[in-house]
Amino acid sequence: MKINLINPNTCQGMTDKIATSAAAICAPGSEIIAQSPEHGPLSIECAFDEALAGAAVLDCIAKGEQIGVDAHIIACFGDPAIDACRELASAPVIGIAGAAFQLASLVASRFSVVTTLSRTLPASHHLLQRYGYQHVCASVRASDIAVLDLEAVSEDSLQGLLSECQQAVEHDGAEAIVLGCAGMSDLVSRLQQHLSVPVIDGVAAAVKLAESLVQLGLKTAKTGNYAAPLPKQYIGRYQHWSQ
Ligand code: 2AL
Repeated sequence: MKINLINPNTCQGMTDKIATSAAAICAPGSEIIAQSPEHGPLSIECAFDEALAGAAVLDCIAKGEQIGVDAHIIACFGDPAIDACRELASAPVIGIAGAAFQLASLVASRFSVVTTLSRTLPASHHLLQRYGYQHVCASVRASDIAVLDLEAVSEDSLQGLLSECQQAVEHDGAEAIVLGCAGMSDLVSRLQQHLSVPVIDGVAAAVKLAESLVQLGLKTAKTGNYAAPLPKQYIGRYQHWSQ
């Protein structure tokens, strides 16, 4: 099966990293096709970044549908434009935040999210609320590592991230840790070595959920909320969407 792994930011290093993480965990018959938008922010760390990246992610979904992928993954922790992606796609679309929350809730009764900058904390709380996981979330903590600093993470930053995970377990009662950025996908085993609770990387979680959905023959429902966008004219830079 072909999995369209979309890095919504335009950092090629992160696209390569998540492609490696996904390839390491996917089933032998799965092919990971990693891509990122041509336009947009190098990292996604606020609603402004997310709005710009969201529109560009739709182009990546269209490309994936054109080549007949079996599933799409949106590999940014905000799951940018996920509902719009589902309107566009017939294949299932999985966001890494939703995937990580789902798997965490299967192995722990309470989990914590450990994310990047403090300014993204409200966004993580909104995601938990939106997906209905607020009641099983022990805490959301920030490591204060910028997304692009995850490209070559320093020992100090890694220790800071680990310390937040440990505090989530010891002080907040977390029974599992959800990593709040796709750029942390290469850190999961290093963190897991020092933590007594399961550590969940959304990229790996999304790959395994995508494979499950494809094997079960489950696609995005096209009859209600996720029906295709209405045919209409789009002006200016979005005219390629006109039908
Ligand atoms: C992310 C992520 O996963 N990719 C990105 O650019 N920003 N998440 C985050 N919490 O900052």
